[in-house]
Amino acid sequence: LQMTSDLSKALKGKELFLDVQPKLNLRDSRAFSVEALARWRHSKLGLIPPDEFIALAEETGQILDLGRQVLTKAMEFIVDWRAAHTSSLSVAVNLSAKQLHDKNLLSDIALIVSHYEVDPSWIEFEITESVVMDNVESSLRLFNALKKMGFRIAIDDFGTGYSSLSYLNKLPIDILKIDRSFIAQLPDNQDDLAIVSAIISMAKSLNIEVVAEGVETEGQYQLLGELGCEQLQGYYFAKPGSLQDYIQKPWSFW
Ligand code: G
Ligand code: G
Ligand code: NA
Ligand code: MN
Repeated sequence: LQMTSDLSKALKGKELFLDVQPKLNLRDSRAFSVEALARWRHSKLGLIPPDEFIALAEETGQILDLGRQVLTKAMEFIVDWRAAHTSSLSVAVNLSAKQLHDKNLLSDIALIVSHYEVDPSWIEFEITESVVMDNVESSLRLFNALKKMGFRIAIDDFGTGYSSLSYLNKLPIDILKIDRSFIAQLPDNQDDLAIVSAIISMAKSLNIEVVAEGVETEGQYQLLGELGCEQLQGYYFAKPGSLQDYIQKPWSFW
């Protein structure tokens, strides 16, 4: 209860902010996108783990307000970034189950994005596979609407949510993000290797981009390249970091 009212205060004040984590393309060794990750620095408790406050916000419904603030801050980032750099960059924003069922979601998104005059094709929405599989009909409707508006759709934590493969074909998906639990034991774990190669070939044959999450080692990076997974995200390349740092940093991957 205390945390709920503290989160309300945070949503009105300045305790919430974003970190971003780049995703790299192996073809040209450039970051082509960053994922926006919500952070809460509580005035007394310090940084609250996102898993905790996202789950709380999801329970209380505060996730709707939080989601609008995350998207707004992501738009501010992309505007600042484009003013400082010549290469293009897109931004990925996470959507939760409750947002999927919010009847104002599409109009809120349209309002925020048009206010910043950001091209919708620079924005990816990430939704976890398990949320999609629990809500196939509403996901299909939402994704179709978002696609019509020009946004891109990524399925997050792929491999953990028991997708029926037939759904993958029906949903207008641009990107699959292989869950980091399948990457963690590479290159040694033969079962994970089989799963990851199968996901990569399936994505390719369906014409869907594929991203490996949680890449932490040189060995994982080498192997994923050999398997033809060109888009990588993880501590090996870049940890989530502050917007200001990433905008200003003369970083070799921009
Ligand atoms: O940032 P990372 O530390 O630890 O994130 C933890 C979890 O919180 C991840 O599953 C991530 O997707 C989720 N998360 C981070 N930011 C947001 C957000 O803005 N919206 C939603 N729905 N989830 C988020
Ligand atoms: O669920 P989602 O994929 O949105 O989660 C993003 C979370 O993954 C963030 O909390 C981020 O800090 C974390 N993360 C990003 N890269 C790595 C990595 O290489 N290893 C681990 N263990 N976590 C990572
Ligand atoms: Na995500
Ligand atoms: Mn993920």
